[in-house]
Amino acid sequence: MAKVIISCAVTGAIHTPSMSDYLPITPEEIARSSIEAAEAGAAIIHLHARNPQDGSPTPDPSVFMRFLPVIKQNTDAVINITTGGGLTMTLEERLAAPMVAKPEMCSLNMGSMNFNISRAGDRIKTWKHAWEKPYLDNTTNFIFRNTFQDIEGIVEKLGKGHGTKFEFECYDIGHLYNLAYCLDRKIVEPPLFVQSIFGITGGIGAEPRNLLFAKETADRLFGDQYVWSVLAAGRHQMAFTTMAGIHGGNVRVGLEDSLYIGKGQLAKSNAEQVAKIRRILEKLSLEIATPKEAREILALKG
Ligand code: KMH
Ligand code: ZN
Repeated sequence: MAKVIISCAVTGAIHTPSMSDYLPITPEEIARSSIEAAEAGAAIIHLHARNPQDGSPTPDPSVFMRFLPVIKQNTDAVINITTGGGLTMTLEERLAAPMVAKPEMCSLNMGSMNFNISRAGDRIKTWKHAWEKPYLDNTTNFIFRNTFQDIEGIVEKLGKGHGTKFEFECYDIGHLYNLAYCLDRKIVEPPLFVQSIFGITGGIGAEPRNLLFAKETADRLFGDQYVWSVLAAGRHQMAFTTMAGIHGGNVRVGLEDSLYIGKGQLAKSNAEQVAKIRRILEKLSLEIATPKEAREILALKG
C-alpha cells in the first residue's frame, strides 16, 4: 500500500487572530510552526502569509521571504505556496509571492465559487483587530474567482514557467470535471495531486457519502493519473482525513483548515494536529511518507 502524504496548512486566510491565540501570525511564528509540523511528520507545508502587525492576510512577497528560507534551511519538507491568497486579493496579488519564490508546489483552485466564512466568527465576543469582522461578513457577498482562463494563466506562469506542480483544490464534484477538462486539453500534466475539500460553505458538504462520491468520480475521470488527498473544514477535519486514509488517500491538516484538536479544545500548534492524524493512521497500519517519498509519488522537481 502506498505511504500516506501528510500536508499541513499552517495559517491560511480564513481564521483570524481573535479565534485562537495559537494561530501563527508573524514570520517567526509561521516558520517555527512549519518546522514543528514537519518534525511531527508533515511532508508538505502549505503556506499563506499574514501582516505581522494585525494578522490580516497579505500577498506581500517580502513577508513570505522572511519565513520561506528559514523553513527550507530547517526542514526537507515540500514548500507549497497558496495561489488562492486571501479573500480580498486580486489574482495578480495572489500570484506575487509564488512568482518570486518559485516553489516546488502551489495550490490551484479549480473553480469559481461562493466562499462564505462568516460563521467562523460566530462565537467571538471581542475582536482583537478592526479588520476581522468586516472581512468575515464581506464573504457573504464574495465570489472566489477562478475562471478557466485564470487557471490556465496560473499554469502557464508557474507550472510551465517555473516547473511548479499543483495541489488542485476541488471544493465540489464539478471541480473534478473542470480538472478533467484541463487534463484532456493538456493544460495540466499527471500525476495530478487532487485535494478534495469538504465542508466549506459554498462547496460540497462534509458528509461521508460525499467523500466516497468524490473518490469514485476522481477514479473514473483520472484512473491511475492522480494522487488523492482530503481536507475537511472545522470539526470534520480528523474524521474526514481518517476516512481518506482508510480509502487509500492522503491527508491535509493544519490550523488553516481547523483550529481545534478535539471538541471545544483549541489546537495549541499545527504539530499537534499532524501528530494526531499520524497516530491515527499508524494505528491503522498505514505508513507515513517522508518528504523524499512525497516528491517521488508526486513527481516534484525536488
Ligand atoms: N482554504 C482551503 C479550504 C488556497 O490556499 O489556495 C483551501 C486552500 C486554498 O488552501
Ligand atoms: Zn490555503
